[in-house]
Amino acid sequence: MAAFLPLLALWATVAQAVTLDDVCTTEYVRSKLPSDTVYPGITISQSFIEANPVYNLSTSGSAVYPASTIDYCNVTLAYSHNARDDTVRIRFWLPRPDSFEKRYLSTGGAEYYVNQGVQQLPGGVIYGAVSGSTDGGFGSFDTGVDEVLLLANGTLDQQNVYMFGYQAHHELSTIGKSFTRNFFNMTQDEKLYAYYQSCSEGGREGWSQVQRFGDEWDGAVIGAPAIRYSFQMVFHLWSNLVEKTLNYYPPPCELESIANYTIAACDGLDGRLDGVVSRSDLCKLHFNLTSIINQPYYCAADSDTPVQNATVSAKGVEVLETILGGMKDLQGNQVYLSYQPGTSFYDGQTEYNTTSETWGLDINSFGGEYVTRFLQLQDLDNLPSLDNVTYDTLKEWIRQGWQTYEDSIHTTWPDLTPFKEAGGKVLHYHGEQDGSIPTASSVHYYDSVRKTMYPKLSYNASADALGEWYRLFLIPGASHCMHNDLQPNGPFPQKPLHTLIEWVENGLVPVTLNGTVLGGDLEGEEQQICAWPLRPMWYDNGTTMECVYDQTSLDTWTWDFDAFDMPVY
Ligand SMILES: *[C@@H]1O[C@H](CO)[C@@H](O)[C@H](O)[C@H]1NC(C)=O
Ligand SMILES: *[C@@H]1O[C@H](CO)[C@@H](O)[C@H](O)[C@H]1NC(C)=O
Ligand SMILES: *[C@@H]1O[C@H](CO)[C@@H](O)[C@H](O)[C@H]1NC(C)=O
Ligand SMILES: *[C@@H]1O[C@H](CO)[C@@H](O)[C@H](O)[C@H]1NC(C)=O
Ligand SMILES: *[C@@H]1O[C@H](CO)[C@@H](O)[C@H](O)[C@H]1NC(C)=O
Ligand SMILES: *[C@@H]1O[C@H](CO)[C@@H](O)[C@H](O)[C@H]1NC(C)=O
Ligand SMILES: *[C@@H]1O[C@H](CO)[C@@H](O)[C@H](O)[C@H]1NC(C)=O
Ligand SMILES: *[C@@H]1O[C@H](CO)[C@@H](O)[C@H](O)[C@H]1NC(C)=O
Ligand SMILES: *[C@@H]1O[C@H](CO)[C@@H](O)[C@H](O)[C@H]1NC(C)=O
Ligand SMILES: *[C@@H]1O[C@H](CO)[C@@H](O)[C@H](O)[C@H]1NC(C)=O
Ligand SMILES: *[C@@H]1O[C@H](CO)[C@@H](O)[C@H](O)[C@H]1NC(C)=O
Ligand SMILES: *[C@@H]1O[C@H](CO)[C@@H](O)[C@H](O)[C@H]1NC(C)=O
Ligand SMILES: [Ca+2]
Repeated sequence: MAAFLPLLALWATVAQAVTLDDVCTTEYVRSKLPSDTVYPGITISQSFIEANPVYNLSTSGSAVYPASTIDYCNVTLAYSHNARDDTVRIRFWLPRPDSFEKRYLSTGGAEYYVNQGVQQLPGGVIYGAVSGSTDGGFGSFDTGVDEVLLLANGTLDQQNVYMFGYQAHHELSTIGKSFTRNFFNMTQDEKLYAYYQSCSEGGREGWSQVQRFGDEWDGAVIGAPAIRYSFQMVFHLWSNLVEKTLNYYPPPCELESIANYTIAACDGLDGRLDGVVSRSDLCKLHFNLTSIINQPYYCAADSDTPVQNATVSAKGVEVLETILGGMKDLQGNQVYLSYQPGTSFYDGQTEYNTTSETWGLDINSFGGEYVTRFLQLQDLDNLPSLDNVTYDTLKEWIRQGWQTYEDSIHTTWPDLTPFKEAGGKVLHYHGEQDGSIPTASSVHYYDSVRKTMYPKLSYNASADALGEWYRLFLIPGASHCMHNDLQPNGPFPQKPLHTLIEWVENGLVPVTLNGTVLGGDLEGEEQQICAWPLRPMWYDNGTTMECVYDQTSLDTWTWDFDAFDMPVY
């Protein structure tokens, strides 16, 4: 008889299992709101509470989580900052009680947005995590900070600057973790694992917390972060200014064919002919763009543009060599780094003038808007022209933005001691062929952290020490936060959060990162992605890969920004 008791007890638990319908109500959510003392200075609204259960939501997946079908409780809350007449909305997707795995995940934004709608939220629910996002207090989940940056021409809304910079995420995670514990009746003794995952601007938001709040998360997956903000944003204008200065505006077909010729020339340098440039550093060392001058290119006409049938020009090559040489001032001092060879030159896109039938300047709006709104404080969404703008002007814009936003959006603090001491782990990735945020930008930050935190160790010893809690992976051939149509056989990490969870919760160090080929003839192939500073090299005619140490290659990733007297982290 006694033998039945545990079984009966189990049966009783199952029979009484709490369903999503039981708890996904505004009444239940109201009874589980965090107390206002969880984050001094805020008041959580007792009246603005929205909650509804959602069943069988199919998501086709994203760059970083696989396709799946999920059930969740869709909760939206609001809070205000005391003595400010504001409203910040935060949204949580909570897994079914029987799927909850005592995890919380914050997600971030893209471009000028502090969130990506609901696109990132399934990425936590599939791992039994409550997923959270914030609207930053900008008015809605679809409002970019650029729309609310200025109170009037000349007047910055400092609150929105800091919310975007880091504060909104600190509030989101703090409230989100407390709400998660309350909602699922966790006791104080139970461990709730807290994570982060996002790319690009979302990657910057990730670093903003790791740099400031050591114990906020147990781990973060950070992709291609838009850190070193004023450098990054002004850099978006570098390609345009090179074109204007050299007075040559490459037709888009010439730009793309230069990328294609570079890919074809550098493909095999990594030991495998798969159309993927896994070693852009070897491309830098062994390939010279001048070798493709006079090669033909062709693109068919479309509704706005004529047929483009010509050959790669010496002028086009000069423009791209200058772009790839990194930003310089008028004296030739290095101001900033650049893209790796083989990338698509998004920032250098030109515009067709149907009257003059020529290609001309198309000012990159990320860079242009940064200057008009963030620096000139004018309510304009792009620069009207680059007249009178020189290479020195870009340097001055960088300096101005760096100083203005050093303690809010700049996001390069290199001493991560509190995070490391708290046991945090970072999985940082960046596409080797990112044409929006240069890959070397992540390498430079990794090196700043390494040098700042391990100044007395040798290179190898410091890289090993750093690798115990912060690992950087350059994704062969990948473009900005996704896989690359021009190099379809490249891998992409499909489950980096799973890898991070294994590292944090089970101590499984990602010596290499799992990647999956998402297109091309190798679609579905599983590959290993090397951890920096090791680099991939294929052997046996491209059948086996090793992660190798190559000093000459590593040196090509090092930039000295001698245009500035201050350290640039
Ligand atoms: C969700 O899908 C499952 C399996 O297809 C089905 O059994 C269940 O009834 C569906 N639930 C709802 C609420 O539609
Ligand atoms: C989630 O909640 C928001 C806010 O109440 C609502 O606008 C949205 O439609 C809901 N989504 C789903 C899938 O129910
Ligand atoms: C939390 O506990 C309350 C009171 O026992 C219960 O009604 C509720 O269903 C529990 N919630 C969950 C998610 O288990
Ligand atoms: C570049 O290569 C891609 C295939 O990878 C092709 O679709 C595209 O047309 C090529 N572009 C040019 C300008 O040749
Ligand atoms: C490529 O070759 C040209 C002509 O020989 C030379 O001027 C240029 O510096 C080379 N570029 C690089 C990046 O080595
Ligand atoms: C492109 O131009 C060349 C010479 O001007 C011509 O021989 C060729 O047929 C053209 N290609 C296409 C696809 O029209
Ligand atoms: C297009 O070219 C015409 C003729 O040269 C010129 O007048 C016009 O300003 C150009 N348009 C733009 C948008 O640059
Ligand atoms: C603010 O500046 C923009 C651009 O300079 C201008 O178009 C707009 O009229 C100005 N707004 C006000 C209210 O002065
Ligand atoms: C550029 O400089 C010239 C000469 O100082 C001035 O006349 C012109 O208005 C300036 N253009 C712009 C767009 O600032
Ligand atoms: C660092 O380690 C690599 C092997 O991983 C070795 O080849 C290299 O010589 C070492 N570098 C130094 C400076 O000791
Ligand atoms: C990586 O992939 C291998 C083989 O596909 C699998 O066994 C392993 O669990 C994966 N590791 C992680 C951390 O996902
Ligand atoms: C090497 O690999 C390429 C394609 O990956 C194949 O075409 C070629 O036949 C292989 N060569 C040898 C000697 O196996
Ligand atoms: Ca290759």
